[in-house]
Amino acid sequence: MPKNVSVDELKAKAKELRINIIKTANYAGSGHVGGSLSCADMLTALYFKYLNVDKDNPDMFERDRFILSKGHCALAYVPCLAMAGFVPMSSLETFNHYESAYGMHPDSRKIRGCDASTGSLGHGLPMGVGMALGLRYQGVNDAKVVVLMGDGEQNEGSVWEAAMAGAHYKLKNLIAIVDRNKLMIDGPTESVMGIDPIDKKYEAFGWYAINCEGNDMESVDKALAEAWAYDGDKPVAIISHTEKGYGVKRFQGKVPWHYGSMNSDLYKEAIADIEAL
Ligand SMILES: Cc1ncc(C[n+]2csc(CCOP(=O)(O)OP(=O)(O)O)c2C)c(N)n1
Repeated sequence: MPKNVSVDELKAKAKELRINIIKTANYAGSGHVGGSLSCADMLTALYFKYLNVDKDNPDMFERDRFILSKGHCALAYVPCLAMAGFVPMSSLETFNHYESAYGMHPDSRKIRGCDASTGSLGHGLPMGVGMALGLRYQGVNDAKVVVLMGDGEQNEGSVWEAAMAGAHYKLKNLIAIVDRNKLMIDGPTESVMGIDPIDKKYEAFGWYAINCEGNDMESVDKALAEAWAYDGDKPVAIISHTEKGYGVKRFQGKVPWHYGSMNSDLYKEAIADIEAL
């Protein structure tokens, strides 16, 4: 059951998460700021309202599972886990430092509350299919498995093999979210390898598709509420239309800010932009 949290509370948390993304990039000296900022609202709504996870019992068997398939956005995921109480906030200062638990991609063996090690794109949905099927076989029928992917990541063939399997096995406990920020590492998705109409593609593969405005908390909340309440026998795909770098004007919609270096001037500028949101 989703928690009783208002849209305004979630908006405030998303702002806090964006600030923590920039702070963490500053501790690390660089990071995947673009794709981390675009999915910050979705991560916030998941961790502060929808996912049934417990910071005091991260291995609880009946929990919902979350897989950050676009693992390069650990820069958003680890601060979100810290805000949710799974890891200490102070540990963010070590992000991507030598011998830290946090590299640029998440390692489930080292991060409390992290269900899957990711980074090589195209593997989250196949893992999610396995987890959803495994939960069903073990009689856990209420837990959901949520996989957050990039839109460039949709170019990986393994995503579509998993999409077929998810529909074949009628995995109604599986939710795939596509962070549709329209840019990938080397350009706009529609120039590199077009994926539109991505919602219709998931539908053609046997999924129930929902579109939302992924940087508008009201729309994100509505989409997740619909996914959580869905009572059919298909897996659910949420196409979350976002802007890469959302919240920092210099980064927004700019291909080079997929990954960037941080310095003190840029840090101050980014924090000021987010505070003004
Ligand atoms: C299999 C694989 N190939 C290449 C990469 C390098 N890579 C890291 S991020 C990225 C772009 C991903 O774009 P997208 O999925 O749209 O992510 P976002 O824009 O949300 O950051 C690529 C190609 C990778 N991590 N894994």
